[in-house]
Amino acid sequence: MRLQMSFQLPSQGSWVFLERRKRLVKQLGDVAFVVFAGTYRPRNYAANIYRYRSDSHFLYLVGAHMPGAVLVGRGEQCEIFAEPEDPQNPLWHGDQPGWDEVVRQTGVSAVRPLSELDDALTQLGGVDKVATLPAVDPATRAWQAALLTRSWGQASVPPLATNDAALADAMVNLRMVHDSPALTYMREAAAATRAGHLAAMAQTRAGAREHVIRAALESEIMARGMAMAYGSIVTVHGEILHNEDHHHLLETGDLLLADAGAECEGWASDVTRTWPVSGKFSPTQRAIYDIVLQSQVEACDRVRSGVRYRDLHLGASLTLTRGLVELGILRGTPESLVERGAHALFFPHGLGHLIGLDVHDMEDLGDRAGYAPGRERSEQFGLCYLRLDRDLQPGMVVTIEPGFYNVPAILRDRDICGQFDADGTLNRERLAQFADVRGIRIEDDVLCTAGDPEVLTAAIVKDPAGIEAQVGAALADERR
Ligand SMILES: [Mn+2]
Repeated sequence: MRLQMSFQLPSQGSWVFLERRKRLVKQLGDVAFVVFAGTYRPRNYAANIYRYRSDSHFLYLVGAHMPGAVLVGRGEQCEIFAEPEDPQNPLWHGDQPGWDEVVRQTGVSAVRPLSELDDALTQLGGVDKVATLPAVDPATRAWQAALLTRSWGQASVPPLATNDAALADAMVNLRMVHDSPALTYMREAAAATRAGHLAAMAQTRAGAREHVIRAALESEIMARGMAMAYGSIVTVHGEILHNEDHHHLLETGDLLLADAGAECEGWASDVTRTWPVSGKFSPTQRAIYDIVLQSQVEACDRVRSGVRYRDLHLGASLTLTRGLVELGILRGTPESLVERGAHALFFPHGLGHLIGLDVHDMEDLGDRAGYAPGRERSEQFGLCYLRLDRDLQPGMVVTIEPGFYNVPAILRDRDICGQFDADGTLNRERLAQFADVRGIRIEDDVLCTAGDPEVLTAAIVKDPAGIEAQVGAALADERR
């Protein structure tokens, strides 16, 4: 906690945060809350650090990136405790905004030195009376647990005491329904993401490596002053779901899967597109692409108030399964195949998740955000990976991202495939004809409204003809 790095202030204006904190207090009543910004993390030695970003709960309530800071609030009163500026700091980082500036822009009553935090907590009735959320970064978590005498152990999502749980629930309720500043930034992130994906398609050519395409994508986002919301997946091995390698060579006949999104003022976008390296889908690739696209478009259109997300997932699975039965890859009645989980052989993950300040919004709280009270994860293969099972309401933004993958680890797993091989459900001979489809995913971010859904990332081409026209477009320009 010694070094004070540069920090950034919000550009929205303090009313946004005053409003959000007021809504928080409305839910929490008289309970005091203590929210940690988190400290920066060293890469290899203390002065070489990862880009700092405040923890999302802190960011939501204050809007500032302030390493090591702690927000303490109760009722109308809200203060930030921070490390006083190191006198050496301006030499290396230039003049930073003063604490008076922080007060003005975040609307808190005061910024005070961290050394006064102990006394402030005592005045609030003691550390066991306040509500807090387990910080994400381990160093902050350890300090927080000691300071507030929480015994969270090693669990990434520990069980919460009553007041802590109340704060967690209040944050979930607030952050799940996005206000207009949040949506403004998510739309900006979506626009940058569009530019990135279009550039990546345009630069795609056989003989290039994945990292060249990744660079084309991220360069558009960087050029807009934004960072990535998560580590980009740009790969010809889309069947490896969390593939973070970028060294493979692009070959004619490959599909390239890009899952990448910009982060604007902390707000995420999360988009996947899949396109043929050659600029032309093979008939087998096109057949599967059309099925995934149909299930994706249908699911986007069903993002409506009151709809249970799990039903969207099952509906998308049914459309996929119907398509796979028509192609002869699966045999049986689509409805009963989905009931038995046969679709998960090719679509093992969930249809999507909440998105906001975190790309998987509030997953730091486990399933508290994603699953409505009383709902729990299924144990069935596939359904167990569903991250979201709530009834949709206006203001929620969710991703819709069905896919089809030839995952060797699944197809050789007798526990998963055994029953489907035994009764002939899985037609492996037919499947072998689709070997040039390793992974296809199509993903958009969709805002639930009181009426029709708004696909925030709709401007990113996904129809096959549009994609084929865009792939390699930069090359065509060079030749002209
Ligand atoms: Mn996603």
